Amino acid sequence: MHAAGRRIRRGLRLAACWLAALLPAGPVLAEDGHDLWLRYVPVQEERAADYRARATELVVASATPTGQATREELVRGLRGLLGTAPALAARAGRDGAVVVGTPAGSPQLAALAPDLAALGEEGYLIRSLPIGGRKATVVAANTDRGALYGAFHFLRLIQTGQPLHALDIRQAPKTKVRVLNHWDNLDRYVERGYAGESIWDWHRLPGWKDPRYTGYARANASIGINGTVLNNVNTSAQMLTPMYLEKAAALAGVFRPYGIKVYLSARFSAPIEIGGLKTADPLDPAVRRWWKAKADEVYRTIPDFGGFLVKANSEGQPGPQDYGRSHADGANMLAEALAPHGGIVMWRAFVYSHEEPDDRAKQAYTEFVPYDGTFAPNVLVQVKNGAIDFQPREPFHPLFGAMPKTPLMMEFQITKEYLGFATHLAYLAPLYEEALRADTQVRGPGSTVAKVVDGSLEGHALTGMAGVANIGSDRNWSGSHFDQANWFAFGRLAWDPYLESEAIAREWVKMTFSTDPAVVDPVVAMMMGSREAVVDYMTPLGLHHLMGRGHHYGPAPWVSGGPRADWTSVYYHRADAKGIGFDRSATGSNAVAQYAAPVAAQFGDLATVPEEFLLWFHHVPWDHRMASGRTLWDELVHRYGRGVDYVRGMRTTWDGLAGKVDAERHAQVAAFLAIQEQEAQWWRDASIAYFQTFSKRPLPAGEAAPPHDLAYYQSLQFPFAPGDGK
Ligand code: GCV
Repeated sequence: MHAAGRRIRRGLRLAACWLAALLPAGPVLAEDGHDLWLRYVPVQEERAADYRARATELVVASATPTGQATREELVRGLRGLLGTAPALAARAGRDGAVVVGTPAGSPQLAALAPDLAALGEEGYLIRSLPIGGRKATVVAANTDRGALYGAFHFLRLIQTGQPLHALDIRQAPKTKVRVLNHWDNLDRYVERGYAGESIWDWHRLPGWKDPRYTGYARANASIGINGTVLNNVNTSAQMLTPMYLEKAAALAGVFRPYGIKVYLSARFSAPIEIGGLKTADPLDPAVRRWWKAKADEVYRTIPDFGGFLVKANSEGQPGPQDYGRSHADGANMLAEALAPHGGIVMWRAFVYSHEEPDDRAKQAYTEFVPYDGTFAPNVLVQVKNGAIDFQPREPFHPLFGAMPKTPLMMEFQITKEYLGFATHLAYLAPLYEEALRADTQVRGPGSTVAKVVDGSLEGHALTGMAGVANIGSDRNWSGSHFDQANWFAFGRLAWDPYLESEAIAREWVKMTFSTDPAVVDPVVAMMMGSREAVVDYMTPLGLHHLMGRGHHYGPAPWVSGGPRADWTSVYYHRADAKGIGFDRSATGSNAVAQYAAPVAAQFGDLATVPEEFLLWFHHVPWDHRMASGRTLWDELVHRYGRGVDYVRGMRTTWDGLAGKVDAERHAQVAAFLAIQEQEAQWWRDASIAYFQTFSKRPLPAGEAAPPHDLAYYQSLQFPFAPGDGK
């Protein structure tokens, strides 16, 4: 090489060094979040060489579509993570083989005689086991589906920087039905959806199967979700017509290799609307025949159809009570039609009557407990985590533990209808964890909601968990990067309701952003307090249901009047000159009596009720002395401000991560946090301005007065806020 060439080379090297010194360390590629937690970017760990040595060869001993999907995922994942794809082989032959499959499909696995007896249809084991004297990793299961879950777990180990040399993992899901509930309408509008339109392009289905459907299936399978209810619980009967069943069948075909079954919301009055009958009375023989024929037709179209989800006699939806029949009559009619095909009914307990003047928090219990033991064996009663409606904080639903003869399924909301839509950063796993760990005490201490849900408390085999999806057509699926964590956490907790929210957050951050502890630690810390911050700036100390009417956007504690009292804010906070809060103790609605005696005693007594539920259960004087030594009024003001401060803190933390997180995602999160701070401040100011009209007390020293008067906050209108029910 002559001198000029050498000079140019040296110059380029120098420029590269300069650039490297100027550019921040860590991932700097533009990313839009579309890859979710399945990013498969090159491993930064010092372990990379070891990982490569332990994934030289890949054996997926299955030719089924599920086996094919497993192979593709492992190739994609390992290539991305390790920079080189493993050699594909029919049997392990070299050092560092990864062997995935079932003993039935692989003589090599059969020869190892892995103990799979307790792992069921979906469990798997991952073990470091030599094959023919060479080091290997075995991912074995009883079914291809189990092997697929094991493959995702194996990839997760690498994504999160775990050692691979001495693996001995055994996993089986603790609940059976792990489903997303899409509140998606057939016109692609998503009720309470903040991530664009529905991802189901109904108009072009079944002809056009958007590649996104495969991405959706991969993401769900990676966290163990095994079912999806495609349409809104407020559904049109059209969903059950042949045209739409064909469309659903096309989706089922995409999801099948990933172990995901399709379920549909069924409109109770469908026999009238699309069946030409005069009634939908569940005891009418013609109606029963119609549903049987419909179930037969559904199974002809979708042979592995999962079953029906039903919202009946709730918020104006039709149901068996329209004919003087019970929820059990309705559910059992559908169960009978599905049973020959192995289908199930998920019958929702989210009911509150139009006529009933009783405390809304009591109504589901009142309507369902008398029917305990009368539901068919293939019915799950689906219960929201709390008795009102997915508020930032609710005590656990009193139905958990109160229907021992009926399998109860948990319903969580992943979409954040009441926690700042997709804009606010609120990690929901602590909310889910709190509900699952709540102790119903129905069979003594330790009778947790998780044990009700996983069936272990009463010995139920049919178990499940549903999450109201936050997925839409937005490029990042969930409307914001951090809302992906809530989808992820839901899946992980449905698989194992005993997981810890912090451990889930740690996994997710490593898979989604970076394994660098300088990113992981602050981001996890930020996430862990984020839901509590929302509670603080929206509904502290047990307050609830104070949001804007209809669209549920922003603070509106002044909402009153309208078609029904229990759709207003004043119904719930009951603020007056004396104090604030809903008296649900024995002196009030006595909703506490729906809990087991020790819980009822704890919640029912002002001296023992946890402060986070204080105003849920009690009407409390403004000068009531709190644990902090402050009066209730001062504490309320303090909590509102604390929530806003937390958001400010998140902004500072996030700003400090510039350069450690790719610029595109960093910028969007930063912008959303800025909006969140403004909205948190708005919640605080509007709430204080309103409640001060009752407390008539000054703000504690150091607390800033709201910048506007109450009339200003009350004048704000948001006719086009997204997600409203329609
Ligand atoms: C699908 C709340 C929501 C409604 C939702 C309902 C339900 O009331 O605001 O949009 O309807 O819950 O869970 O059925």
